[in-house]
Amino acid sequence: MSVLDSRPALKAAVWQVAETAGYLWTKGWAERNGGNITVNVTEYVDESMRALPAISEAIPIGVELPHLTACWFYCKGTQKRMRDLARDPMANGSIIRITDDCAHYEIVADALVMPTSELPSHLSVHDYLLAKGSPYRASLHTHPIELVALTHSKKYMEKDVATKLLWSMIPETKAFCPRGLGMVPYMLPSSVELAKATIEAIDDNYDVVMWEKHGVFAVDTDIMAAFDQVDVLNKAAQIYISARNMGFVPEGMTDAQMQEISDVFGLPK
Ligand code: 2HA
Ligand code: ZN
Repeated sequence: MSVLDSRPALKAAVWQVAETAGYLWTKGWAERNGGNITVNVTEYVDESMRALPAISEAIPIGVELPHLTACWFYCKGTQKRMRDLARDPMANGSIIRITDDCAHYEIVADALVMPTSELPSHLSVHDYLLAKGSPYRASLHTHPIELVALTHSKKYMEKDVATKLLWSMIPETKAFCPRGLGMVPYMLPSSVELAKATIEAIDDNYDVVMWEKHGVFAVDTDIMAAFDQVDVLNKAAQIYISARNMGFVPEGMTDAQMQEISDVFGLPK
């Protein structure tokens, strides 16, 4: 028995995470237990699910997140592999609810799988998004090879230098990642400082935030949309690297050509 059995919308959301996790593995972005995914699934939780008993104690989040009262999340499990999650999302992740004090969570389904080590930072981002009235419900952390490689150069860590380079490689990049790539300097994985800096970058209007020498953190309406933004950015980085490997520096689209994309697609900013 699974809580997904009689809840097709919840089941679809969780299986979309599984499909995305499979892509992360095949792309080589999810070595071992690398990366995390959390999705706010509150809208798919019905009365009978709300009445279910918890299968864990109330566990402290470590921070108080006032906008998450009565919210439910699907979370990848700590130490679990994306490639395993792709086959069996409820054995490699779990569904949690935030308790009324908005400082603890309980695991409700299906098995006692402890959520990702990055839970406090993921939940802090969800709290921020809800406070802002954002429609975004999914957050993704992964290790895309070429984007991480770019961050080993101080030049590309400067504000919007990588964004402009990546946008100029192929028109789709600006069209489908119109807010560009925010840059956060190296900080310890799972730290409160990294979570804070990530929220500041999202507040600066980026949907995809680069963690120097580590990976990306992306938010969007659902997990596939978050993945798509990272995928188009990494594709642009691959085109840049391919040109460099052919022995030349790619020209890039001109500023006028990129402005035309913004005008025709009605892009933000
Ligand atoms: O959970 O990628 O940064 C594994 C990670 C942490
Ligand atoms: Zn990581």
